[in-house]
Amino acid sequence: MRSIMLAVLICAALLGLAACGSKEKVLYVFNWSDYIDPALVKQFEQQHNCKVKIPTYDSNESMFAKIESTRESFDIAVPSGDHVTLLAQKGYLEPLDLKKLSHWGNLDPKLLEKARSFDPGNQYAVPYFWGVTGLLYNKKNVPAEVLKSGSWSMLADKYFNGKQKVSMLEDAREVVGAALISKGFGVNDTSEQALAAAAQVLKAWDQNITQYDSEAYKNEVADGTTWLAQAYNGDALQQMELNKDLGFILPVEGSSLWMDSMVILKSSQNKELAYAFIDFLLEAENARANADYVMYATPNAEAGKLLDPAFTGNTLIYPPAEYVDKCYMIEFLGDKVKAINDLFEKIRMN
Ligand code: N2P
Repeated sequence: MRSIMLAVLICAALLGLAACGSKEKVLYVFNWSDYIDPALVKQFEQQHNCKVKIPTYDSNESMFAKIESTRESFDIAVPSGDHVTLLAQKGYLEPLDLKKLSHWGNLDPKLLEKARSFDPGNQYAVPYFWGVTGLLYNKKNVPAEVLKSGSWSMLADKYFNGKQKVSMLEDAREVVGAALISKGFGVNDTSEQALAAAAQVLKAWDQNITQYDSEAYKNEVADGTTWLAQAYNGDALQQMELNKDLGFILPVEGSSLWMDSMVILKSSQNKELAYAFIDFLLEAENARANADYVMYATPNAEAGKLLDPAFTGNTLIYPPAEYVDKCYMIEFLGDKVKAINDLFEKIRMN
């Protein structure tokens, strides 16, 4: 009897081990929300017999803070350029082994060159999407009269006074950047004169701003809770697909420009799977499907060839060169970023 029980126990232990051995791997991709086509994720999981978990964040700052405190929780992250530099300087990133990225050659060499401004030698970052920031509005709530200037200054329009219907992003670089641009400065200008001008503009806008938020506004502009919102272009376009009353403006003064990249964290325990995932997203057809879903401009030249001409011809996704000339790439500022963050906190908290 005893020996039977022992045999049963041994069997159970062995079965447990076998189950453990075949346990599917989990890849953790720390990403912005609404920033990947879920159908692609499913496809990858099936191909690789693994699970991909995608915890999300709503700002570079919160992504960075989370990575600082719990680095080992993620394999891949998707920071904007300035934060690629910061993460690299902190020593948190794995240098890329391009031999493991068979579709690297699909990336547009001109955009790889741009990426070298925040990632010298294209050492760590695989460009994912790029974009600009503007104003999303609901035609039902905002009269053409208010929109017609096409200027950032509509954020201060009397029409919105006391109505609690305007929002800006929870993003210091974007909020202060918009104010700087509206006063003719670049988004990376931290001179006293530039920031004093920005502070004045922000005070005027803030009288109409009810929240600095990068998530909730997406549904709120659609349902009329918010009438006008600063928005990343792709997020705005995703909403416009669902609701024909929404519109998006690239302000006449110009805008910020950014590029987000996939990076592998040095602390990742799953680097092979991380490379496989990035390479999968670099495949031309997958990069096409992903761009089509998120509605941002892809740095993948081969995907660009497969995209519908209506997509690549959409000037809210691919603004014309004359407009891009008026835009400023958000750059890494080192310690100087503190002046921008402080100004944002001051406005937001008052
Ligand atoms: C996706 C927002 C990503 C753009 N929802 C910000 N760089």
